[in-house]
Amino acid sequence: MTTHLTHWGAFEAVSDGERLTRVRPWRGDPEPMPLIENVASAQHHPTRIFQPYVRRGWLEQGPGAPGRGADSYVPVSWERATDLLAGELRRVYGEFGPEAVYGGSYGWASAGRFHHAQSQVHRFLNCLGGYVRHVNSYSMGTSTVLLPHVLADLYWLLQQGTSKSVLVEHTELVVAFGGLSPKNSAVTPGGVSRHHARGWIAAARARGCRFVSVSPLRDDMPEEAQAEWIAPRPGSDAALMLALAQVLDAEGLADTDFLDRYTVGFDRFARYLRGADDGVVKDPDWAAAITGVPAGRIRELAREMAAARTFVTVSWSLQRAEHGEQPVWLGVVLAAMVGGIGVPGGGFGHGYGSTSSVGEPARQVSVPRLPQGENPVQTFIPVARVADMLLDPGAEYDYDGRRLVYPDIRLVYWCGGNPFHHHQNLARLREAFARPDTIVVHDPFWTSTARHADIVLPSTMSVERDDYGAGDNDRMFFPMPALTRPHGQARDDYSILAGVAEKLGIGKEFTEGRTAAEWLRHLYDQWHGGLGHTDVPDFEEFWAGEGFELGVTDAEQVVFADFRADPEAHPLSTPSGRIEIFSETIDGFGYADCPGHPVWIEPQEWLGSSAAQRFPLQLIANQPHTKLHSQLDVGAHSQSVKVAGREPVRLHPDEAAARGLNAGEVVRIFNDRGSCLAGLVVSDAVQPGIAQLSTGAWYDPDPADASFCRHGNPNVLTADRPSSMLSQGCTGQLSLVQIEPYREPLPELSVSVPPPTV
Ligand code: PGD
Repeated sequence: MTTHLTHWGAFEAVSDGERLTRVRPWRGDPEPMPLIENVASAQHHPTRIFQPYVRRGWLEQGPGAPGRGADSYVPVSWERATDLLAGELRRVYGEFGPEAVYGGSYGWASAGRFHHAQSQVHRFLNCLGGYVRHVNSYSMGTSTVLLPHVLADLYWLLQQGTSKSVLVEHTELVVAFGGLSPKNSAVTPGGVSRHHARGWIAAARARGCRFVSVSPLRDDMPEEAQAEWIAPRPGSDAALMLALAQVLDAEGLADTDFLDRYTVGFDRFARYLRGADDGVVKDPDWAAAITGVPAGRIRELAREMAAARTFVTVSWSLQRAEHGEQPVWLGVVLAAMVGGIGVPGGGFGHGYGSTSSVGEPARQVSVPRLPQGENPVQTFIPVARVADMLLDPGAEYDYDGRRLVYPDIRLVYWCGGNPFHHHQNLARLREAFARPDTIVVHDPFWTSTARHADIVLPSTMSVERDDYGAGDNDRMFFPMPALTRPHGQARDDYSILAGVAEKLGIGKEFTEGRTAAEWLRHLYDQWHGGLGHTDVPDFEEFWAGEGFELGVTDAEQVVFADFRADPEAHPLSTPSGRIEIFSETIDGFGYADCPGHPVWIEPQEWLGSSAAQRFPLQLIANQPHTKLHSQLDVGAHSQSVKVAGREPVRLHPDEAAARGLNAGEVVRIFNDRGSCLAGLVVSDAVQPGIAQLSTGAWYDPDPADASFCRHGNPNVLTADRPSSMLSQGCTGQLSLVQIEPYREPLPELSVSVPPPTV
């Protein structure tokens, strides 16, 4: 059996050269995940792109031809496709320059460091003169901007977060805002070798650690935690956290020594808690009315947090919402008020249930990766502003204290991402995608994004090419030899781009004269040479083996321990060098939606708003548990939970009964932005007032109405509204909807077959 790696786990497989005939999880994985089943079952699905295609309208009428998303496709040879693409790139770069090319190309693509699709396309576009890029991510777009102002660089924090093994040994109380979701902990960008979603929680619990899960979904916490479940109204966590802070302050439970020595601005924040300026004390009674959590329980929890060694963790999902800065900042403030930052088992964590890598000790070294070159273009967008950019070139907007202008994009190049899965308000995205002259997509599958492209180039899946990989903070470095030949005429992104680069006269710059195999060896040798270790295998040994373990700096790492020991010698990277409970910098930006200290700001769409009268259910569009994002949605494991072919939506029994709905029937979910079909699952794991529909169903728009998805993609319902002027992050997690029975004959799905071809 040969070992291979995906973002959701390592596996071992046998192949007949064309197909994976046997697949089993990697034998070193203590908690294997069934998502592995999607790989073999999807590999030769009819929705694989067999050969290059060009949209008919674009081919016949040229760049800018209408019809994207509804056109048929013309199969062409690789020679013709690369000629057309090279010609169009020459035209756009020649007439409009690199500022007219959007190459951000957001997306997870596949594991494997060399064939990382985004790195490949960025290197290629840099060789051509650059491109408009994106900053930040859909995962953590809000925290990435907030945390450097108030605590630390987010990526540093994720890498240096206190080890789960330290929590197991020392923590007495975990208060998990957003829970510690086992499905999200199954995944790490770049791959996971050993899953630890449940084991550390069970071990901590066995030692006597208590868990409190603050989430509208019971299964956001594994059963092993035997957690207390507190379910505030979605979007109201900031009010709950403020009330916890108010109790700590009012009852003299806050660690004032810690606040004096390690933080700035507590006084300003305390004025707000005490209602000094607005006359509103942010006490548990105030919060109970907003959150629905009983005031008595809030008061008690604050006391318990002060009395125990408490670890406060906030999931990434909480910041993927309107004013998503506030719960994250308040998590930091609460951890500071109970004085646990820098102590083993205490303090603040971000994303302990959001990915497998958080809480794993940092590796001593990174792994080899493809150099992307230099991008001379300065223009960028915060990633979730893509539709605004395409729809409104020249418009000004605010971002992190700057005033920026959207560029005028003529060509969009996307490799390894699915914006028609990941972006909000898909009908609006479709309007935005109608604007550029040309859209180029590489993907193994006819995803919804590929169906909105003009030039569609089939890329290989990772099992069809040689590569190597290791996930963030993951100790195992695996060789990933190809397991099968490519499907149809698919090529690696590298070979595709090398072919186009050749036609454009930049072949040498892009390839440096190397084949993919030569790059793998070259990058490994370079990396190996730089390590100065003798215990790391050379390339031959590595390639013939089944992976090896990379060292970690400190298996028992405790984040901010140095800072706690000596804040003068080890200041934080914030402007003051301390934890900023009040940020002069953020305050100076003057943003009403993100002032200088954390606050409660009512979102536009939550169960307490007037909009809830028409749309009384809070839609939680979270990550799916049977696939990663939209990847391999056609795979067996993903399909196994569909209801009449539609994505499942979960409702509380009372909500189903109130609407006369039965489990297993297809329902229509709607609001003013759009609607979709979904298959009903009735469950008391979701609170009343909630509808939970995960992301990931391939967008399948009705031909007559792009805002109606027949398959169940929640992003037809979500708002394309930024988290705040500070971060301009994605807010796809929460929106308001209504649900009704669907009485029409069920429409056929079109995403499970290729688009019409000519
Ligand atoms: P994926 O489905 O992973 O979604 O959005 P993202 O675009 O990353 O897309 C990856 C694509 O890469 C797939 O189409 C896959 O087929 C393709 N691919 C795989 N391997 C290769 C390759 O080697 N080459 C090429 N060219 N293509 C390849 C994810 C994004 O969605 C994220 S990260 C988050 S956290 C967001 N979460 C939410 C949310 O919580 N709620 C809502 N409503 N919306 C969200 N969207 C975001």
